[in-house]
Amino acid sequence: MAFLYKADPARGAQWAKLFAQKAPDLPFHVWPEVGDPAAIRYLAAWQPPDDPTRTFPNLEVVFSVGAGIDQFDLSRVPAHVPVVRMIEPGIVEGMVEYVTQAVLTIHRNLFDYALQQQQQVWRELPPGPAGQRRIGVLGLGVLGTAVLERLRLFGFACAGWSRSPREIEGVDCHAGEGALDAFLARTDILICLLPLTPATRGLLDARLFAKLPRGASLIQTGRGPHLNQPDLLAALESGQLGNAILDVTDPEPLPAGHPLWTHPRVRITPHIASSTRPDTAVDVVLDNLRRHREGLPMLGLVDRTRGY
Ligand code: NDP
Ligand code: OXD
Repeated sequence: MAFLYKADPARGAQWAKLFAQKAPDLPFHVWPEVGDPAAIRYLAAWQPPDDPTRTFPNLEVVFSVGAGIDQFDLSRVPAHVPVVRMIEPGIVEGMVEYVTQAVLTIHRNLFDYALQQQQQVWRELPPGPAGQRRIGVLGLGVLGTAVLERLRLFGFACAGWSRSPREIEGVDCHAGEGALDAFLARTDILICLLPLTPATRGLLDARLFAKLPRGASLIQTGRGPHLNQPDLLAALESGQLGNAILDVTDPEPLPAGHPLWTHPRVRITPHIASSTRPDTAVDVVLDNLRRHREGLPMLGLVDRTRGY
């Protein structure tokens, strides 16, 4: 019985060290070194090999090393093999930090101060109270909820949108397509923390931007294909959107010379908003292995019908 890691090799080396300390009886391999393929019962991957159960005939569980699983071709993982996505404290904390800095950048007018600095202008731009800044998060899952719980502490007016009804203390929760327009109409800073599915692909487009108050800003930390990039550029040009902070693009990396790179109202980071932290993730994976052995539900089990 063995565990195989197939993602970034440097992180794989960290996982291997942690497994050696915490689960010394479970042999651990880092792709492309797989040992005996018949011994592989557990696979943790950013993208599994094309035909995982043919390559590893005794595979029992596939773990995603990321929170999102859109990069998986689920049709290649047979239904009897559960797919488990990453829910672990390190990735949550990283996302809370990233979105908080992005919201404060916008709230405290740092885009405008950057432009003023280029022109050597010393002029105060009062931000107004946090309670009058309306934050809206698309996606009230593990990450969206954690982000809102932190932003609430600053006093921002917080709301969120999900597929099914949710309740989060101090957050005005909206659910379903029918509630989207009202949610957008009250949102000054829109944060995308949705999974990428057929229903959410291309959601951030001109039609959606038109429903936001004029001058609203976007923080995009979901997946690149959620966003229609030409529509974003048009909305920034027209003033319908004020600023955009993009951690994900389509494609990644964003090609050299793309107009988003140099737009004065756009900040880009290279898909680093958050990532799985080996030290905290390995405990969660080992706990899930225990649950699996004991026939208990694993934390982060992907619902194939929903696609996330
Ligand atoms: P969860 O599965 O916990 O939450 C997803 C949320 O989105 C749920 O509230 C769900 O609704 C909602 N949702 C899904 N589909 C729809 C829809 N069609 N309409 C309305 N709401 C919908 O995911 P996480 O919070 O863990 O992660 C969210 C995403 O963040 C990941 O899938 C990934 O794309 C992105 N991510 C980005 C990272 C980065 O570094 N940029 C790092 C990690 C993740 P419901 O509550 O009803 O199920
Ligand atoms: C993830 C990511 O989904 O890093 O975990 O994007």
